[in-house]
Amino acid sequence: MSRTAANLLAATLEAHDVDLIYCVPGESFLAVTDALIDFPSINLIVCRHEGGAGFMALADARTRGKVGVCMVSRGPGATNASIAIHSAYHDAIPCVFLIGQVERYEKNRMALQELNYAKTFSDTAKMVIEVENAELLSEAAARAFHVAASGTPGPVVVTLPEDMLDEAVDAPVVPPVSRARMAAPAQDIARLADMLASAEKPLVVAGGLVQGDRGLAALTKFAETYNLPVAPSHRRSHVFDSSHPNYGGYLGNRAPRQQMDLMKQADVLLVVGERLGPSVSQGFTFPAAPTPSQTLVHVWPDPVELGRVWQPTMGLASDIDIFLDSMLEHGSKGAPAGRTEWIGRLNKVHRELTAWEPASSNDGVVFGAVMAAINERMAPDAVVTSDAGNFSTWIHRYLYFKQSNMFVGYATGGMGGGVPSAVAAAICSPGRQVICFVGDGGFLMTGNELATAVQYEAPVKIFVANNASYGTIRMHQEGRYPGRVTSTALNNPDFAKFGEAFGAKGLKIENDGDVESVVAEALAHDGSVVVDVRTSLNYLSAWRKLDEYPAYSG
Ligand SMILES: Cc1ncc(C[n+]2csc(CCOP(=O)(O)OP(=O)(O)O)c2C)c(N)n1
Repeated sequence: MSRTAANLLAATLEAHDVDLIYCVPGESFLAVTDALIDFPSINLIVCRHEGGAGFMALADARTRGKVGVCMVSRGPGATNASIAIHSAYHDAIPCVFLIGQVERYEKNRMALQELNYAKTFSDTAKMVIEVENAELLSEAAARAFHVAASGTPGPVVVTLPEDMLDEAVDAPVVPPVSRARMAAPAQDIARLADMLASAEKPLVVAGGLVQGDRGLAALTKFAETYNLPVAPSHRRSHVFDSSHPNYGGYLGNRAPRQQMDLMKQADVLLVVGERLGPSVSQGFTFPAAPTPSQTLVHVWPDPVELGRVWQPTMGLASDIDIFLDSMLEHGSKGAPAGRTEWIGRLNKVHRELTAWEPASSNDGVVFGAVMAAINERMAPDAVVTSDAGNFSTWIHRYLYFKQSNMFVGYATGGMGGGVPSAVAAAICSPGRQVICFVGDGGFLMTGNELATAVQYEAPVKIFVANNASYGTIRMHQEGRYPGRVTSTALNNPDFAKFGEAFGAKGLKIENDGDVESVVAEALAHDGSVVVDVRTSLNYLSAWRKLDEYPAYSG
């Protein structure tokens, strides 16, 4: 059957179960947007900036456990989307970026908006597939989905020359490649079970690849069966119930000293579904890189990563579900007598550190009060998204997650992910409560995607921590260049009015007395809401106040 290459691509996407594509249209791939009209099972979500569209694809992938898809225009569209490609690469999120390209005859002639994608994304995409031959387009798309989801998940770029998309092709639709799943050898599973049976102070660090209802339930059962404490890793707050007695503490960036002093006593560190990295490892110190001082067992579905920086005592290249199932099947061989006490000590520190004690300040609302009010009303299956910035420390410290929640945030710490991720979560999981936290800095980077939320009737509750500052950077300035504050003060618009201009409800929290009633009103509202929370600059972080720095003068 002869059809256009664009139609073949649309049919291939359909065969790969793609139902949502986040895009900003471009003239270079008009043929694809046109072809998609005939594929009603695929919805194009039209966004306002390619950075937003990219973050939406990532959040969709995280929320639904499938490959996210983003389609953007050549050159400028692609570079706008690059923040999301970079984040997906660092965060191991499977996604396919379909990017327009100039016509083939003008390539390498500095054509309008031409960009060499292989060079540009050589350090941020798992693979760049430049499709020159229309007959191979379906095969290329199938490869992109396969590579994105296999081994270490990540972003794959597929480039689409404009003239190629209109060509007539006879090639058939290439179906999804069947997933090859990795499993650790039975001897390694048995060896690990032995290690855990004799470990006095083990600690499980659970990361982003522990996912899906089944995987998360298996983690809990594993912790209970083997009597192990579990620490969710940086920005993976929901992977273990914070109220579970085996909760060992949140291993976020710059974890508190009381917690780290204890965690550093661990004799066996079992890292499951996370690559480690600077934030989880507290700047390459826990475990120490490259040679950990304790036994390190690292489980990740790609042998290349096991030993890349940290040398594990044992690396298990395995699909995470298979690993947890194998451990449960093998069964626990018991644990030393002091194990429960060890778990109790970790859990006690966790509970002490995360118990909210109301605080107030003369320069604005302490953001922890907003967390406390949300805890009372957060749906058990709420999706929570966060942008980057010190305001997020309040979430990780005082918002109490369950495995039935979903937290979406990016370990890379690029600003701008919060709002678009919330919009995507609301689009791809209708009916779920979606709460977004963002700083005043980050909100004006991608807050325009509120228009997308309103356009697609995808309600999001956005809490803007408005301290009139790029606060995180201000804190670094206070620490490293005392008394020399520069380039961090922000003169903001009225965010409640800003929200209203988009068709959302606009609310304000200006002092402590507003918190309870405004949070209740925001969460009870049917549609999207922007809450402008006038937060204290002094209480910028849940762990440290600015007035603890000697030169800070308000
Ligand atoms: C895209 C991007 N640009 C710049 C930075 C550097 N940066 C990190 S945090 C931060 C300030 C964030 O300010 P805000 O959103 O107001 O949150 P706050 O730190 O005040 O809580 C900046 C500029 C970054 N991480 N990402």
